[in-house]
Amino acid sequence: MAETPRPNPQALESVLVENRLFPPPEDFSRRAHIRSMEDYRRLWDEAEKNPEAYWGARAREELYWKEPFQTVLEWKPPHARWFVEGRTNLAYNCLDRHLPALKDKTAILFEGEPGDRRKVTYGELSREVNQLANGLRALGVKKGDRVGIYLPMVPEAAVAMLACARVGAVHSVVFGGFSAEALLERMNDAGAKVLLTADGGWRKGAVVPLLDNVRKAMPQMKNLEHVVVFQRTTQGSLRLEGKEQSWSELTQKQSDVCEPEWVESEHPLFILYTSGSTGKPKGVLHTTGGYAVFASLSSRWVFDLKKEDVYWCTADIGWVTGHSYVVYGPLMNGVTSVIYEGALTHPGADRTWELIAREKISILYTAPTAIRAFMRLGDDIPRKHDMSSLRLLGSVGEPINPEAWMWYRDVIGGGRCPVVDTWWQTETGGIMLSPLPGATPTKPGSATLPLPGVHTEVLDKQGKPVGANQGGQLFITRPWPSMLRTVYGDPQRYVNTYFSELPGMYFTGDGARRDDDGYFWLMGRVDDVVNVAGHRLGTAEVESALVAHKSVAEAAVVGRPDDLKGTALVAFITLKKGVGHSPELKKELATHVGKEIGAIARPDEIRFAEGLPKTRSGKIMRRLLRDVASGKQTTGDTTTLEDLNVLAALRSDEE
Ligand code: 6R9
Repeated sequence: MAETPRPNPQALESVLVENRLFPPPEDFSRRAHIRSMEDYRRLWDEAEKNPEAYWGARAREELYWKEPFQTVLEWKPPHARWFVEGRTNLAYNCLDRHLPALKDKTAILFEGEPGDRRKVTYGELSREVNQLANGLRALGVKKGDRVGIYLPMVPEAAVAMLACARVGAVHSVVFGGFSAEALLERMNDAGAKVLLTADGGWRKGAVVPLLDNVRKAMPQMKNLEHVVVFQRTTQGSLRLEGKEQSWSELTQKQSDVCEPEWVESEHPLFILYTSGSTGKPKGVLHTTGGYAVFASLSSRWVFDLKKEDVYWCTADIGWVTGHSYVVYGPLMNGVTSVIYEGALTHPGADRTWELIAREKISILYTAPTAIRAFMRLGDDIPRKHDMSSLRLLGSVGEPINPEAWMWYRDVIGGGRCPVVDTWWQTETGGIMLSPLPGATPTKPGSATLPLPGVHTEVLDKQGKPVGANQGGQLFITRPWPSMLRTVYGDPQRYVNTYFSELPGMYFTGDGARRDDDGYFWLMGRVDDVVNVAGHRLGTAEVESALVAHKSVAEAAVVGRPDDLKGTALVAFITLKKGVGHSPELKKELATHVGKEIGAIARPDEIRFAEGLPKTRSGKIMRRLLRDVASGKQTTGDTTTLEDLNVLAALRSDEE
């Protein structure tokens, strides 16, 4: 363990002075899939020299192909097709491929928030998936149809995704924390004809009323034919109405054998909505073969998965991390994946550590915001538990500050577990930048280096690489198998959002720099996307929710750095004529946003203003508002401000 801090009094940001280096522990490396930087470089060079040979070989190793492919990549920028002629099925690759060998092995280790537990073996999971898949077919679901999934974190969430994949239906998972309105928008955009949901789910001791939300939105769901309801939180028989039917009744009468739909490699697998810089969320579309190859490979390399691992990724399946690293990646690798339903600190601060100790969890993958929350609760809570089963720790979703990284490593990992800080996005489908734990020396706060076959660069606006330690924008310069294929229903938006900054290169929307060793340090979004407690939100989405309120004339939402959440949301609001400021109205507006989008989007602070600072062309000066929100002195040029009084008013509101 090398620790050589280099003091740098000029740097204000702690990441800029971060210079500690932690080589992988020797005994970890000895047993790892990738054991040294030489191995890493060899793979990287191989991929660099002949990408098609490299990816073709990986694709043949990772997946069972019913029909082989001949063409590895067809790249007509910005459109890629991978493993073109191949046919496969992802549910088959997650389940049947492991049978009968793993039939009694736990595939999903489930723990409900109230404390109920269930182990679902690969054999059982396969039968449940087949029954639901047959049930979907009985409801008329065919290859290519869209199916909505709005479920709590229960094994049935994975069953639902896999059943869709089995019949070639395209799933669209909507996070259970989203409101009726957000669900409606996503269901209609995808044109989903079936919705798989539950009566509710447990979170912080209360029931999340999923079915109530569905019922609110249902009359306006344009393509909806059936709602299948899993019973999680109520006892006795559920009163179902209209298009609703019971999950257990539907599945019980189905055979547990179901011939998979052998789909083309480029057949759509799922749509997942994510926030962008405009008000409307984007339906990121992923297809089957390339996504599967990369999810499988990256899971094994980054988490060094071994068959005896008990692996816990705490993400909800409503996010991409839940897709790739709770369900598909771990199951393709035949490991035990833990699904925990509720809040990590419910009913007490020990919940997470108690679960790790009891189930002998070996790999933990969570978000910086959770790590910071644990850190605040104090070291003595995790230290009370025997967490010697842990061998690897992962982080995802937002930049991790070096303090949180060190705490994670020392207090949770006992100083012996490598920490992998993984950078990626809904659009990338899988991890792009991350240490490989047996090979890459880590630095607290850095996502280190790209996976072999991934080409990332920090470029300036003209597309030139910036020098070491210079800030720029992060691009992915070559196609990769799990890249998004389009924005569902809006192909032009795919081109405009991701490929119009620099032709042929994927624009991530993140700022970054590389240090002298070529390590990548992520600096946050450069667009109007904010990351609140690891949840990605568009400021425009929150603004459009706010202006939908009868009292609001104009709204501007910006992020402000927050110790716990990474970023907190601050909304600047001008009210309609005759509407008075009041604390009650602030509360009402926050509740309104919760209703329009979901609790994660509620502004942390609302400020009323007489007007918003705008340029002469009428653009809201967000940079200025960000400075005001964070209490920083404004350093930028404000001479174009339409009305400097507006700024003065915002400032005085602060006092
Ligand atoms: C997987 C996921 C993507 C955005 C991304 C970036 C931020 C994710 C990060 C990270 C720094 C990391 N982000 N991982 N920033 N370090 N290790 O989170 O997908 O919800 O689409 O968010 O999250 O800003 O652009 P998604």
